[in-house]
Amino acid sequence: MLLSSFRVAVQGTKSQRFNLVISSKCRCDHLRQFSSTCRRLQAEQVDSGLTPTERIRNIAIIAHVDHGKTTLVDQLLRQSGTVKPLSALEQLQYTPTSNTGSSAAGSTSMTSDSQIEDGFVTRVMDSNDLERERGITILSKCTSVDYNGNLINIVDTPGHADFGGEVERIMSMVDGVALVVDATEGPMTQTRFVLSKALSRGLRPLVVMNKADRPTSRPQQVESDLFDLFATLGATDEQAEYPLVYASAKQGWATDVLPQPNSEPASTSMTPLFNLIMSHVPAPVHLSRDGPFSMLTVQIEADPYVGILYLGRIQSGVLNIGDTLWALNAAGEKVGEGKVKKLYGRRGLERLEKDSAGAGEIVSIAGIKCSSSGIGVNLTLVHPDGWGKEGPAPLPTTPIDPPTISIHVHANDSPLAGKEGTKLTSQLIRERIYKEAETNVALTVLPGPTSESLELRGRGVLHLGVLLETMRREGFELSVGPPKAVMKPDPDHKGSWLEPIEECTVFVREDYAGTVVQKLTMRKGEMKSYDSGEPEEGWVRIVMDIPARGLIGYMAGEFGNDVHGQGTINHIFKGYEPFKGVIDTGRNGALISMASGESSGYAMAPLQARGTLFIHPQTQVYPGMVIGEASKASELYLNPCVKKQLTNIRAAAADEKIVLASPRVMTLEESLAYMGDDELVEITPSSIRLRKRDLEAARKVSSTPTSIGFSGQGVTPIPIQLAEIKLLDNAFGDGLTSSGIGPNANNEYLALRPIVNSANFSSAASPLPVPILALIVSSAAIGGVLLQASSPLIQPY
Ligand SMILES: Nc1nc2c(ncn2[C@@H]2O[C@H](COP(=O)(O)OP(=O)(O)OP(=O)(O)O)[C@@H](O)[C@H]2O)c(=O)[nH]1
Ligand SMILES: [Mg+2]
Repeated sequence: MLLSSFRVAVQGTKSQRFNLVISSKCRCDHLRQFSSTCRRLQAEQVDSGLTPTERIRNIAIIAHVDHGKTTLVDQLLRQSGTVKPLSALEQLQYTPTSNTGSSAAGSTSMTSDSQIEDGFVTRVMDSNDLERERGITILSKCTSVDYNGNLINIVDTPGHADFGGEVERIMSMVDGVALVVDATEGPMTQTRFVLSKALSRGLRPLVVMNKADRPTSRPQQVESDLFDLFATLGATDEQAEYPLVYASAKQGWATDVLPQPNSEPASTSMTPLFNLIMSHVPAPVHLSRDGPFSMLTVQIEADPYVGILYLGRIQSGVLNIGDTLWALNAAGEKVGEGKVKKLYGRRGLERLEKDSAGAGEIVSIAGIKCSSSGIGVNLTLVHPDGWGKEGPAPLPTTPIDPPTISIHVHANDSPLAGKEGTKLTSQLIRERIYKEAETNVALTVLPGPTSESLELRGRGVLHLGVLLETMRREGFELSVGPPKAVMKPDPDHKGSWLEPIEECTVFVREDYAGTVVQKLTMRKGEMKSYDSGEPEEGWVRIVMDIPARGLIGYMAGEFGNDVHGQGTINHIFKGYEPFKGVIDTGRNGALISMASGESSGYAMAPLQARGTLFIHPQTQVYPGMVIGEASKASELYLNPCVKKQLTNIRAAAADEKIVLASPRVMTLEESLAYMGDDELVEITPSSIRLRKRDLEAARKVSSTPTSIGFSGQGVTPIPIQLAEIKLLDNAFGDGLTSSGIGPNANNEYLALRPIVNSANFSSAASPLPVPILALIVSSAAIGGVLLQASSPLIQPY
């Protein structure tokens, strides 16, 4: 089962951070500051050697996105004394992260989430640059705390469904899971997904009903929903008898007593949760330390000093520094070998160097060299001796749900290629992507339609977008095609196709529910349920089945606008069903640049009447670059670069101030979701541009006379093709002077130029007769010709 989710801001939540940017220098400064803070926070490092198995607990924290997993881990680190508070001076020196999005332009802003609380850095496990900027966990991370002489290894997992592959894999190295559920929202789509994975692995979850401090929490209802969920997912009797604590990760308490409204919680610390972990999660005593060593690699990490580190839980035996290990792939073939150079456990946020480790411990191992095809996760590391005649066998690996979204990637070939990035060639892109596929298990890489391109398949637009964003920060330039659902041929009906269907759950204020249902129905969605009063009065929960391709464009942006930021939308992969037919997303035509150069406010001001612009003034454009969305279905080629001509002729009217609305600047994921079939997104370290796939066609258009309607002196703009315009005889009467170039009284046209030999045109110096009907854009070089006349003179056919 595969699912995906997307979050939209619900007043002041961290999701708002998606659209913001920060300069790369600022990011680096922050990172440096953050890692030095982490170093200061480290617990005293002790080489403890072998940890007795009965003192070990390995637990993963799993939940739906935003339900508070990382905040919960913060509290466990603090209250176990593993992480110490910052001193007053350190707090002053701490550089907070600006929360940014992936867009190339925009403003920088802080969210309301403070990054230091009570002297502690919040969400310390979200240490990766993108994670702190976006406020979400992307990579699972392991930490360890010492609790009364016991070692609790805790794995914080991502809640966003696009990174569900991470969670599935991580569960293979833990003996228990803490299922975190928001006490207001209750179980959500990803709760169901992660819980189903945990149950199918035979794990016995404990439940943390988090955010119980919120006045909107409804613990009894959520408890009953949870019980139903366990039953629906086929939990065994043992699994269904799960222990539950109510908690506030934010305030740092957990209790098994149902909190009463407006009263103090029954506990002021996380001790009940610590005790529950110790009593409920089994120690890995079933793993024997007597046999030969074996371990399944779950994550790899590159260290500049010791090379590749393989992380996993030791399945059997004991490992010592200097031991020789083999690496086996899933088929049992030997793909690597090496002597253990370094062996690390974890303590808080730091690695703890060890001489030896035994079954049940979670460790990172350095020193194994694999053939280039062998590096990766899901390898079995074994000590070659002691396996009997058959030799060492690979450990079973977890099959990961298949990807459902695919995109094509190739080197950037736009006219601006190579100006902003340093890694430009197909070869470099290919190497980087194949390297990523070694660790990013949910990512599949296939050859693309041309020898230069690759097809990437992933779990959602965010999953693929994070990889592209990371690459762009590393200096890559890329061209990316539109995301498509991965279709399968229908085995029962030759020539027909099956497509991925998602079950989509929407929480939204009642007032906006109609719009959402209408939009989803337009995208071939089918209503499954509609419940009022969920999760609270005035809200509704809507469940619909919808093709994955229908959701791609809707989730990134349009949904947020439709619900005015007050709603969430999640989806979970349901299965493959027969193709539902063509979906009309209702996107309007593109406004396309026909010129090359720098956009100017002067040229852009009148173009605003044509639709919504995506660019700021002083943006480099080229013929074929999409600079906006038209207000009608048809595409328009425009020239956003014309500069105001300076003239020594005094204008009759003073120039008016140019007023430009803020452009719609899209993040990387929004651009991917928005783009049309004949478009590409051009990604460079400093820009994200939308362009036409076929630039040649755009160049041809730019040299062919076309026209656009023109707003002038109170006339509503009318798009007119040049071929449709008939110039009447004797069109231009007295009072019109010869051709000239210059603005009209409203600064609204680009140029004046005769287009018919016999015709005379007005220059800026002359008072312009009204109304102006059309701006004829005749060539990229000049930018435009104004047909200036009153209505009898120019008539559309
Ligand atoms: N009121 C309240 N807010 C909380 C609590 N726990 C977490 N939060 C807030 O919920 C938001 C999400 O918290 P995170 O810890 O990042 O959630 P997460 O589950 O790790 O999110 P992902 O890793 O992105 O899935 C943050 O703004 C937290 O401050 C809580 O107990 N009470
Ligand atoms: Mg998190």
